[in-house]
Amino acid sequence: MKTPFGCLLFFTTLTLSVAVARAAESHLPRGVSPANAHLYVPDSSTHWRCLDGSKKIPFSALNDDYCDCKDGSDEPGTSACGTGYFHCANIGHVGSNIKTSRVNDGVCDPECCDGSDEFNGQIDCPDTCKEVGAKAKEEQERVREVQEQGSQLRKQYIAHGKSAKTKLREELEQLKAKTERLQKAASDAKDKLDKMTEKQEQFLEGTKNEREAARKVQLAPLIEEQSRRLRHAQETKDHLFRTLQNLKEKYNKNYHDLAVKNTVSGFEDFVSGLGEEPIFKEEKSAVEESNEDDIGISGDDRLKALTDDTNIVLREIGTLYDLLNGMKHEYNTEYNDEAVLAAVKVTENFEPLWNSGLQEFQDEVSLEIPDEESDDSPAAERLKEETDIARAEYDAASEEERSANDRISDINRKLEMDLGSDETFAQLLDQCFEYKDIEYTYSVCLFGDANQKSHATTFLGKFSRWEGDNYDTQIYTGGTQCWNGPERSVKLVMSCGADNQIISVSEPAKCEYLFKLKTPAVCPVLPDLIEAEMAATTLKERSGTKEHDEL
Ligand code: MAN
Repeated sequence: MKTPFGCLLFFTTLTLSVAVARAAESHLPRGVSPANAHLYVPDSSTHWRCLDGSKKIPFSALNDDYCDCKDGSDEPGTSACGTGYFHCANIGHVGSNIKTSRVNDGVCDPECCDGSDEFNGQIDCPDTCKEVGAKAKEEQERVREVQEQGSQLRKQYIAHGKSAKTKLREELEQLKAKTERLQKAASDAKDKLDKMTEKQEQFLEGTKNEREAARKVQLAPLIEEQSRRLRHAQETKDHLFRTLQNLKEKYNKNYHDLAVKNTVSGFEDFVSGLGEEPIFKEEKSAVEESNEDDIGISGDDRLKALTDDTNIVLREIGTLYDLLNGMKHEYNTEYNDEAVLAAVKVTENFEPLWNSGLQEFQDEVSLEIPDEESDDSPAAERLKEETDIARAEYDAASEEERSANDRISDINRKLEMDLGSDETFAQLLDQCFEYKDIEYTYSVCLFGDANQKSHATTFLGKFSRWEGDNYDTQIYTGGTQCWNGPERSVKLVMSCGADNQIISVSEPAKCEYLFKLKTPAVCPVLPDLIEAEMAATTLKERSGTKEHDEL
């Protein structure tokens, strides 16, 4: 316990040391900061030792514009040594230290807003500390406000993140419990559908012959029309074929008419292209063949075979006609080769038919095939209805199972993600931000993809990892390969802000992008004002009790 005398002694000593310090400050050599005042006190013989201990000099030699000490400590207020530091008091703002080499160098150093570094009259540096200080205070206040707002939001993010993870875990448990039931429901529905489908197939099998007969009746006019077209095409082809065959056998080889020779050799190529087929035969049409083997061929298959055959023959007609037509334009009329003249005549006769745009010879010939008339007997209708219901039930059950499984994977992915030490980033998960510069629009979806867009979109990378231990830097990798360079990548650096916004995007190295994002997610978590006040009051009360105890 302190005695009243002890108290008196203590206060007297305190008052004295404050007075000594003040005295030292008021006699401070120029350029010495109050914090270093105790280092610049003369000894009893009014001498002083360099701060590195190298030399003792008269106290009056301080700042005499001559460098005595190796460390330059004797000239804090001149540029004689140039190695030490000059302190500007900057009253109204905050003090700062500049290299002594900048003292009286004719430049108003912005660090010395009081202008005290230029005192030799060479230049007039006005004292702007009041304004600079006011601005700095404003800026400080702004930063404080941002931090305060950001801190409030970050606290909300944290609360959201924690409750979101808890909710996800609960949902996951419920879903897991549900999946077995959903699986069974889907598999039961599948069995039911399979049974119904089989039943329907059996029913259809039972009525197959009747349905096919009905379909044949339905398609009969089309089959007849297609058969006629095929016959017509075949007759035309045979006619042209015979004409060319006749030309080949009978043309006069002594004339050496190149046009004729080309056509004959083209015809020979055509014939050899027919492969195994005889050079010429009275082919049976597909319809004739299928008519002979009526059983087992459906009306649809027959119609298709006829159409395919017709198309093949039409292409052949085209080839043969081209051969004849080519010769007709180029042959030498002076030779009067009878075989050639006969072929030209056939070509001329055929020409109007071909040129008239007759569909049959121009386009692929196909007829509109009607849908099969459905079996609308009550039994068939009932079966169809039941199968449709079973299918709808199965679709719904399997969809429910699939979406539960998708949700489970999604939840697991989210639970496994590193969303910061206090889950702050749950709030920003998959949130996207954009930044437009002159050339591009950049975007990033946090924990997702980053892109660069102009007329086309270039992929800059996918979230890969956090960098460092502060949860303020993310790395996105695996973007589109840069021409002659690396795969594109992004470094996303975050700083405290009262809202979420990309503030700049740059490309410090080719295809390596730097996104700067301000966000409440990295603001310091400040104590709430009320909490802080309460904490301060409690501290006061506690210290009050202690003093009381001590008394
Ligand atoms: C595109 C953009 C640029 C990048 C070049 C590299 O123009 O993605 O950012 O520097 O490609 O060739």
